[in-house]
Amino acid sequence: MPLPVPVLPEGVDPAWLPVEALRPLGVRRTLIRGSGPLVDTVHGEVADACGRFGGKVVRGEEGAARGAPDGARYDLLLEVSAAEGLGAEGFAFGRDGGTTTVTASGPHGLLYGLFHVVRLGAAAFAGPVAREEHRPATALRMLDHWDNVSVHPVMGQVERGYAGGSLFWRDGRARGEAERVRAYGRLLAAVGINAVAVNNVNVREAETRLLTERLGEVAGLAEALRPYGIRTHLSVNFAAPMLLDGLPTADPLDTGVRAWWAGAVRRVYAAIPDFGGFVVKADSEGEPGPFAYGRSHADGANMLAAALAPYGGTVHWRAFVYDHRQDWRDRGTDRARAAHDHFAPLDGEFAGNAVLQVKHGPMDFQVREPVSPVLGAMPRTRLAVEVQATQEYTGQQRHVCWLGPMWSEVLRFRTDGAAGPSVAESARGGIVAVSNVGDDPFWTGHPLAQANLHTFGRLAWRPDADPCDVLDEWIGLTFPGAPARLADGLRAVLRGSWRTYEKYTAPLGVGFMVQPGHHYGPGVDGYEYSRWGTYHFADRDGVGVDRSAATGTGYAAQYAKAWAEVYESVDSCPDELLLFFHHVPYGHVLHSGKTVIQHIYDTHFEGVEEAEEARRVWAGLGDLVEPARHARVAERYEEQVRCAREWRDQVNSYFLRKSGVPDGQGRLIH
Ligand code: BDP
Repeated sequence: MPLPVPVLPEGVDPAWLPVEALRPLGVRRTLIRGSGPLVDTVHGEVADACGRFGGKVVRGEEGAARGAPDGARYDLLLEVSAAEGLGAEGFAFGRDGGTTTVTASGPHGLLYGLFHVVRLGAAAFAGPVAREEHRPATALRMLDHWDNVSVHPVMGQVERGYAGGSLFWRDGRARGEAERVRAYGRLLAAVGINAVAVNNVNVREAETRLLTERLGEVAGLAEALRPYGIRTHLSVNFAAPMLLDGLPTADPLDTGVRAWWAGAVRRVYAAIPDFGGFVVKADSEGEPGPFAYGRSHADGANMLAAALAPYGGTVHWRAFVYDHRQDWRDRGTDRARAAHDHFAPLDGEFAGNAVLQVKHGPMDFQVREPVSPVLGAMPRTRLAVEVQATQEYTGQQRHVCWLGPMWSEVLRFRTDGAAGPSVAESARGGIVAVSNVGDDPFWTGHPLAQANLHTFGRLAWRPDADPCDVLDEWIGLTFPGAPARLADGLRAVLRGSWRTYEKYTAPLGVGFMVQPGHHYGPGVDGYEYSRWGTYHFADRDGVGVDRSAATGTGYAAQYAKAWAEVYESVDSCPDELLLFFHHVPYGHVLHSGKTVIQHIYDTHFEGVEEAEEARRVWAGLGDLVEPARHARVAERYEEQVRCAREWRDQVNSYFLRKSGVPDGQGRLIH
């Protein structure tokens, strides 16, 4: 019996997953071979898409005859064949003799194969296509929701969430809207995502209880996500045994603590047999962790890994560990160094089912950071790379900032220099994004931020894909049949939007300069005299952080030789990262030929002009975009342009006053 295809609440954008798109293609006869719940899902999808105009779906067990009894051909053949060596999630696609065929070794692959057909649309049913094999680059493609169960007085329902409330929780309890969660699972599966962590990494009182007495609420979410091959993960508090059951310690080597976790995990798997595992933020920004007991992070992670191992679960241990109480008068410690300092010496000590989850840059999701040196320093550890789709520091979904090019650069970066593995190849533990989705009718708070979610999923599947091709794919699926003017307009406003954002915000990799707390809008000195370790060191002579080994914090030496040399020297350091690695005088001449100060002035003027131009382009698309979507984006552009001007004016005035160097083009008045 095919499962029903999820029904979206009224007004919710179906986003880019119109399996219904198969309907107008006239797929009249489909054969599905295989069994199990995911094959039922595929069956339900196809039956719903094709059934309403009289198309017929025939279901057979694996190995059943391929030919139709009446001798007529099938338009579409979707089959599981264990004999194929395509891995759990891979599939083969081809077209021959008028039949489009998807063959998978397992049901997950069949689901992804179906969505492949849907993405191709009419092209999947035209001409012969020689067999192609598709497999995900990594087995774990995950979204971490920073969703709070109870509304946090400062962070709200979703920490750093800019898409309304949580899809999962409202006012302290599960929303219980299974159909919507199921629809979300469908949306994620359509872009290849297969794991979701359903609560915030900062695990507070109510969230801690999800592990025990509130487990049923998590099981409800897992049930709704399961039909689309999504495994559910939970963020847990390292001190849970103390908080929940009054144990005197959370020491990872204490037998009582280990027994407590083993019992907790046993109960989780009794309720959720395909549970994915835990996400842990420990010894970070006030969260408890193994340091309190003089234990290493490998001790902490391995304790949880041991509890999860009998059930096939994984612990995702975050490498975001740093001292957030630095004294600004004695800024000897460099926050950028922290993850490498803490974790690189532990390479080889983590259990096989422990994944070290590393933010893509050494600081915190800034618009421009170098790739974290941890990603090249731990070959004997399963690493996952974490990016941030929610755009905390990149416009909070009020600004258009398509992050595809940034993520692509990170995933392709070769940590050893030209040879050696790419970050994507090193990230054997998976590719993870902090989710940008909430209960907003558009899923993401900015309708064009859907492109980030789509791009994340597709790059996690295939990290070497050209992000611009992925963007085009999203455009084609989200605006089916878009006339050239619309597609061109969307490309124009999205493709360069990350660089535009970079131009009007913190320059040359220096980072931060945001308003403290909420992190939106300019605050050039916002964090300069606080304890968070995020400084730009601007004075009357120059700006930037000396992270060289020769005279600075030594961070540059955390890279493999090839990169350490590039970053160590002012001459070879790439312009866009110059102020991340070096403190230079304002008159320093960049490779571009401009001085640093003139670069700052010019890019800030250009960035605003580009934002204004994007707003103009979008305004001109009003006749081609559905009104609600057009209006929402237009409204966000008003804010983007206002905020970009504010950034320009504050950053330029600040540097004009600090440096006393006039703008070469005479636009700024001292
Ligand atoms: C920072 C966020 C904070 C998160 C933290 C993390 O500001 O809300 O808790 O990252 O990743 O970017 O744990």
